[in-house]
Amino acid sequence: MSEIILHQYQGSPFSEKVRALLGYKNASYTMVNIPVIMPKPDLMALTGGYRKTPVMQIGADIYCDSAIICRVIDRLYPDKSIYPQNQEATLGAAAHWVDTFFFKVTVAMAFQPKSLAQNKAFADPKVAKAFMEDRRQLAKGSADIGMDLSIAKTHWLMHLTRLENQLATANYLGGQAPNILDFSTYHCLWFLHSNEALRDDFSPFIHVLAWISRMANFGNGTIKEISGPKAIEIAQSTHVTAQEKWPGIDVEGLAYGDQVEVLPIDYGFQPTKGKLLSASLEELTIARTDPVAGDVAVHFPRLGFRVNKL
Ligand SMILES: N[C@@H](CCC(=O)N[C@@H](CS)C(=O)NCC(=O)O)C(=O)O
Repeated sequence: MSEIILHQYQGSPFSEKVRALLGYKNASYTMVNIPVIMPKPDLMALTGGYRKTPVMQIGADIYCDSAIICRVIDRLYPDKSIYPQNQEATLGAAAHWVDTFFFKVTVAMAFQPKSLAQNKAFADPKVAKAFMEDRRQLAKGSADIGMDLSIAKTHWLMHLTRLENQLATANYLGGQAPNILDFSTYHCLWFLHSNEALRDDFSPFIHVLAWISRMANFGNGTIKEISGPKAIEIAQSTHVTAQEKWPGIDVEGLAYGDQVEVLPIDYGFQPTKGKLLSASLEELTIARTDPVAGDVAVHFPRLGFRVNKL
């Protein structure tokens, strides 16, 4: 089997969700450091349009969105599964709430004036301006990507208090072992806790702080770094493993081989276009031939994505 290649950057919370899971699974993997803002030509050669972070590559199979990435990692490392079967609906709903609504709270908290003033990455006004412009483009056409700080603060306090109460009774949100909700929650809190200007906000939450240490202790796994062009070479020299799979679910009137585009429903509406390879209730896979990367299969979760026939 080809190795896991994680396309990510250090400061990305959703990347930390995946890195922490790879640490929990004691995985050895390869990493490509991608740019924080567009353009990302090497990544685009693989995804065909999807621009968010992280993306996982296994040979010529490309996985977009941390939700499907975590699922695939758990399948590859089934020991200590983070998806207990008897909680599929509960955890699926809760993790999605954290990755969307609570992430929005997190972003508003992270970009508040007291935090920005101390952020070394934004010390250069040119860098700060380029970043803000890039994120404006990412949000273009999106109805509700931002949140007022006053709203974020109350929701932050509410959820941190709930977490504190629950983590007073068990080591993890999952009980004695972490589940997907631990990793989804952790990446949001990691983003804020790693920001010195916001550290004090955690002081009243001693059980949350102990849990953050526990999660951080999993580490990020054993990492080998490669360049974007090297990752493309690996895709070029590997055959796609995804196969045509038609489980007979015909929600959108789609058929195998249709030309389609797949894109997120929340923000970052850059579509990936190609031939529909499979469409289950959980996953969409499209095949595309890239002028640089060659034949690749791009996988998306259903949750949070839409598919349009072209
Ligand atoms: N639903 C996506 C969200 C990913 C996301 O929003 N990632 C942020 C970084 S943590 C992003 O893409 N920012 C813009 C960029 O990196 O270009 C997931 O779970 O992977």
